Amino acid sequence: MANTWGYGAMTNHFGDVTKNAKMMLVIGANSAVANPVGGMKHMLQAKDRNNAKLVVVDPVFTRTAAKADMYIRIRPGTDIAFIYGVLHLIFKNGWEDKEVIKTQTYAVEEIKEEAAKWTPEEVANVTGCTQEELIKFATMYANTKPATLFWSLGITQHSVGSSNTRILSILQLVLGNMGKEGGGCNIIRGHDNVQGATDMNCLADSLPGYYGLADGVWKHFCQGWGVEYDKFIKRFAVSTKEKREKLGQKVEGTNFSEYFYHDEKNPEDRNWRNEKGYSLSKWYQGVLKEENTFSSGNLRVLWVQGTGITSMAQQIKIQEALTKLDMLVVVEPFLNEVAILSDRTDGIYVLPACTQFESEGHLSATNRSAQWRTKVINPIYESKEDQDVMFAFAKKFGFYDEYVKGMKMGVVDGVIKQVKDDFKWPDDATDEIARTTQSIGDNGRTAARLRKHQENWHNFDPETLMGRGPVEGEYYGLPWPCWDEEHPGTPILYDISKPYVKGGMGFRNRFGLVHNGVSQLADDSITLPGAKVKGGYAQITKENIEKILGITLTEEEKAKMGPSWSMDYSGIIAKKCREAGICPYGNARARTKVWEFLDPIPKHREPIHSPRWDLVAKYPTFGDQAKNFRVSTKYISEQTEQDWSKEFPTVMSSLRLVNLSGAGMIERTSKYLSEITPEMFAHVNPKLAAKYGIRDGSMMWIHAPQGTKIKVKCIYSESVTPDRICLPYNFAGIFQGEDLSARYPQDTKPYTIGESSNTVTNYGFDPVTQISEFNAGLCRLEKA
Ligand SMILES: Nc1nc2c(c(=O)[nH]1)N[C@H]1C(S)=C(S)[C@@H](COP(=O)(O)OP(=O)(O)OC[C@H]3O[C@@H](n4cnc5c(=O)[nH]c(N)nc54)[C@H](O)[C@@H]3O)O[C@H]1N2
Ligand SMILES: Nc1nc2c(c(=O)[nH]1)N[C@H]1C(S)=C(S)[C@@H](COP(=O)(O)OP(=O)(O)OC[C@H]3O[C@@H](n4cnc5c(=O)[nH]c(N)nc54)[C@H](O)[C@@H]3O)O[C@H]1N2
Ligand SMILES: [Mo]
Repeated sequence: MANTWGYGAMTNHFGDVTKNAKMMLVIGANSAVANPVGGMKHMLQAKDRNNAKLVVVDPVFTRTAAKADMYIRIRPGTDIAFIYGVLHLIFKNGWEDKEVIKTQTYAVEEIKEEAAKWTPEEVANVTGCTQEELIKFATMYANTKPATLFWSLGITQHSVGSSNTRILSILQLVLGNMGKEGGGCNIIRGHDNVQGATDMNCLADSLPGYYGLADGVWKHFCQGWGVEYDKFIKRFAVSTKEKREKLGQKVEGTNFSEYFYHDEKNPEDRNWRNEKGYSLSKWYQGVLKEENTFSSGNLRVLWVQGTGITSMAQQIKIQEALTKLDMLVVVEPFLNEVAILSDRTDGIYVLPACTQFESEGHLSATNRSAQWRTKVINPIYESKEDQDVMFAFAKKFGFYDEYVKGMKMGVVDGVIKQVKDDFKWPDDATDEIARTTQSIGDNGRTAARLRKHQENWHNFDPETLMGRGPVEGEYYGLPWPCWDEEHPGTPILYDISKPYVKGGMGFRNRFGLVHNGVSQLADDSITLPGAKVKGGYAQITKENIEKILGITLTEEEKAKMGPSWSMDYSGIIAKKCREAGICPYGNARARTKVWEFLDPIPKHREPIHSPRWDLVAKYPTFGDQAKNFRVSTKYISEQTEQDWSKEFPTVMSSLRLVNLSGAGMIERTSKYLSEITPEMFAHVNPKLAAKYGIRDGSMMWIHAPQGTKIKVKCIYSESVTPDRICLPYNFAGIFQGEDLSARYPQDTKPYTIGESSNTVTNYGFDPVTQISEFNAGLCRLEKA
């Protein structure tokens, strides 16, 4: 289990990189440490086998950079400026793929306009790289095909994180590297199954499968779960017992649903189902009134299952919020240090969960391939599998039957209905997911097929993912979209050179047919091989299917068919599209302009706490957000409150360690892994350390703008320049110099404890995702 910090998915896969890439840009990822086997190995193989060039763009000279043909150092938070600099040179020299731009994109002219401003001089001024480096890189990258790029958390963990991800996709689009073997955007995901967790939208702003929050979507899921929509939505009518009593409604018993009320005259009061919830980054604002929350009631219970919490920014606020809660529940194989962070002595429940080795089911890898995982041993001691904890919860609170009903459903003759009295875990859960999350084309990813793939590992080619023998014609793990049970999966997204039956697809038609008078559909020349529909077409709905496919539906088909391709349990839309050789989600233009975002085209904006006060006025951050994910967020008011860099002159970014992961509890309870890094530290350039009289190996304080501090060991390192430091985030158990050892329940203290870097992680969040600005804060060192 994991949370979902990465952003996006790989368009291609690692085998494809090994086999086909000629150029690789690693920007904001340190795969030699974070994914040595899954990721780095393939980059090195591509170097060996294809003579592919590896370029690393990173503020820190990392172990990945040590293997690169070219390393470019930029200041944290300036990737947009850097990529615009590359685009500037691309457009200036006519290196763009004019055909792709003309036939498959929208609003590239606006990107071109913005890029025109980013001359090599300005890029060098803002990012800190040299003009020569920029020109050399742009020339090499634009003229070597296919080129692929990799990013990870160095790109997303910024107040401009979502814009960062967009500008990189735009670069690939403009160069015609999308939908190509050896090209694409390869976003390397973090945890085991973090892709699966994202697909299931373990997030506060969407339902599984990226559907978003809307009544039509709730209806779709209610149908798939076999529950009545009208009854179901009443569960969202949240109010206090008092309010309900005041309305004269009866309150009795301990059944949870008794505490919900439904006020017919006040429907607004219960439309919470379509409101974003709190995000993991900012839940504490739901507890702390002074943090300005817009929810109608304060958060009183925190349920933690599969995330560390000490890995989140603003530890001091989190500590405060933990103290105020009525109850904290931690479902864990280890002792999650959230349980000892505050000094509360009561109201903490630690429920023992078992590990992945004691459970079975499917998960999704970083390239969208599913993997079936077999149980190694049954849960030991009194621990339970995660779903059993949830089942026990549902039973206790009276909604177990509804909770598990989705697993008993099936489609018979085009109609979804309950087909059995009991369910088989985990197969029926996998099949429920396949049935319901049609939006990513999950329909063909059934338990039976995934089990078969596991049994046939030896029959798949690791470089093409193609199967042979019993799995002939299928790609390993049925990477989504896998439109139906006959579909082979999609190893490379947006590949228009393949027919539909081999995983071909254009860009998705998701944002309407026309914008500003311009068609959003692909040009007439963009047709999948063998497709009956020529050129661009809209996403297929019940309304347009006859017209687009040139077919006539029977009355029975019409009666069974759902409203659109992503909400059609009958499978008829998928079947008709298969017959026509087209992809059901449409054939559209990739838009480079997201008109509903604060920045329709990506713009460089200085980090909330910028070391370049001189650039803040020219490249200010966003306006403050009054309400998003139920809370307010400061941007410009925080950025311009003062010149933070005067008092806090040093930039701080995160460092991952091979031997520790996440909040670090798992590895710090291992004697051998702990020994490698026995204490918390930061990498500091000797020149910077000398300024403060801090010796190699001695202790120092790191102070943050919010008034917090941590005491850690100084380790001299030339990997960082004298204007910045980097530090791991995998420790907890010491808080602002105070040792919390006494708070660990007996026998649960890990072998090593230390300060969490997130005590000093600065304030700052992305306006779309609310990811913290882990990688661009400011600090001040002091000899301890
Ligand atoms: N400063 C800074 N902070 C960061 C980052 C950074 O780069 N810098 N990175 C961010 C990122 S990308 C991430 S993903 C997060 C990671 O941080 P966390 O989300 O805290 O990740 P883990 O420490 O892996 O936490 C997983 C928890 O789940 C428990 N667990 C393991 N398996 C199971 C299971 O099967 N069931 C249950 N119920 N529990 C289980 C583990 O014991 C552990 O306590 O940190 C974020 N925080
Ligand atoms: N051993 C180990 N492996 C892990 C993890 C772990 O904790 N330990 N965590 C897992 C998880 S959850 C994740 S999400 C992945 C993360 O995988 P990565 O993102 O590859 O790991 P990071 O070390 O955070 O690498 C981010 C890189 O971005 C750089 N960077 C920082 N700011 C910027 C910037 O503004 N621009 C650019 N271009 N670069 C910048 C940093 O210096 C760093 O080298 O790793 C996974 N793998
Ligand atoms: Mo992550």
